[in-house]
Amino acid sequence: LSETAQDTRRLLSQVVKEAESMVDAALPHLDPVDTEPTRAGHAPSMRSKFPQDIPSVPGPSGIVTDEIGIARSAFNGGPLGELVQWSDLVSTLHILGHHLHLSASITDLKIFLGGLKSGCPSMPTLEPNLIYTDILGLQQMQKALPNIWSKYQCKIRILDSFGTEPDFNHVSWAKGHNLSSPYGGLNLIPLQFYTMFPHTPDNTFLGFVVQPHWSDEENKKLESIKRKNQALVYGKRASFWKGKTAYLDTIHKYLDLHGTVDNGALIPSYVTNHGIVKGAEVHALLRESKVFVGLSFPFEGPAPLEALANGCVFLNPRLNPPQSRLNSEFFKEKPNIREVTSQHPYAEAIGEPYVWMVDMDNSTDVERAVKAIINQTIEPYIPYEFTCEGMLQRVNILIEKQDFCNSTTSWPPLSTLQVVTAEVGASCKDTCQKQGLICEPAFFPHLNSAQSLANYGINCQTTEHSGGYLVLPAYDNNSKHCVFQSDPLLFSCVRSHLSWTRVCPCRDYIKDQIALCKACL
Ligand code: U2F
Repeated sequence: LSETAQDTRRLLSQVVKEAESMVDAALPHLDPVDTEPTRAGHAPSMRSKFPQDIPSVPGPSGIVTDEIGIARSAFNGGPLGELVQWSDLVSTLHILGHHLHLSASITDLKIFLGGLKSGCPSMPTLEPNLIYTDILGLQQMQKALPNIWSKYQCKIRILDSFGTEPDFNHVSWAKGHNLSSPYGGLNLIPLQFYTMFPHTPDNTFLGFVVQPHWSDEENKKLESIKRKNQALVYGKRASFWKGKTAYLDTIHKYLDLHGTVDNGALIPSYVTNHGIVKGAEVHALLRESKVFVGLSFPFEGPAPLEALANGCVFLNPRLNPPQSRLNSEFFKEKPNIREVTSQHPYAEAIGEPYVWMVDMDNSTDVERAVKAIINQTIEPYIPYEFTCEGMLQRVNILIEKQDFCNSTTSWPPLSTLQVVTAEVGASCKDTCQKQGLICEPAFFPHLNSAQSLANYGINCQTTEHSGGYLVLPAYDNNSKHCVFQSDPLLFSCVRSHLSWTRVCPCRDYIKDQIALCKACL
């Protein structure tokens, strides 16, 4: 193993050790139980007293393998968001009591799943219940284990930061419609893609944990920190600061500026640069700052939520025009056409007083926001879905209930289905959202026949099945002609059609836990 892979291993095993020490703190609150084995034979609700009885869940991860090497750039300003999510997932699975096998190289993958001799006679080939990987990891699996990977297809969960929409996932649709992308065409069920934020209901929201678990000593230190007239700039790489000097000059009229930047020589001289620092130091800097200043990149990272958790406002640059694969180098190869309206759309939805939107090129707008921010104080805020408890609750239920191997089971419970007809030209994502609900793609098959639509007052005069649209089931309001989906991989919440009325499967959700319906607990 190279040094980097060993570092990654050390990091992950340290995470597991830390997780172990968190168990005692977390579980009294979460009511530990020895529950009955669940329907799918997965783990019990909370950590069992007999973890050896619990099925295994390996997590071979593409990006952390030495062959891909994201871990290599982790200590010099490279993306850490994905590693935050992997660490949190590993900790969560461990706390929930699963047997976890980590693979950070193709050789390990072959030993775990492909029967390659490990040199360790007691190491059996695994029969995993679930496999967590990412898009590159899946591609590695398909290449390394070409004869057996399809056996695991329904057990795979893909960590996919920005999401994969159904048309990009569907290999022949993508080819035929010029939507090919190096990360698309995997032909999985779209809910098998697990995202960082709830970007699209077509995928599953996995998330991560924002709430840090500090030692008593670290906690005391953080609590003693006083807030200063200070801003921390969100930009680990000096290249993110390029062209932003006028914007920073305006903020600097009101606040001292600090940064954690790889190369301090390339940023304005009035900025106090701390270099790339450890997570605890970022939190300490956020505690003493009034505002965390977005520079419009990186998109959709964990750090703005860490700012709010430390009582520090996030200044969120608008992206005008919104960025997507159609106009942005960064999103060009991503397998979706979602439009990103600001550096952090999830934070944008949280809104004031925690998140202030700003037009970076308009100094009047910047001054307006900064003046308002320095005259207010906010309490630390973490949406429930990003707390330790929220993540444990969500992942536990997903493991117990979400099952793509068995077509006779259905989850979420059908009792939560609320059928809403969209306006012509509207998507189901927007239609459900307007009603305070969320589109639930798992329910599409239940609406995909004339008989089922009749139960909801939609009477089809004529019917047809088609694999040529992403908006089905749908109907023509005048002729009462109904069209049903013939290809289940093309069910999609996000698309709309100018002449079809969509029939939308919506459900409710727990406040601040959008992945779960109210009856899901
Ligand atoms: C996002 O990845 P990033 O790694 O750029 O996300 P950030 O929000 O900047 O930070 C991730 C973590 O890095 C920590 C910080 C966060 O927990 O506390 N950190 C640190 O430890 N030391 C420092 O000096 C500065 C930050 C996103 F998550 C990815 O999905 C995207 O690929 C990427 C590009 O858009 O942006």
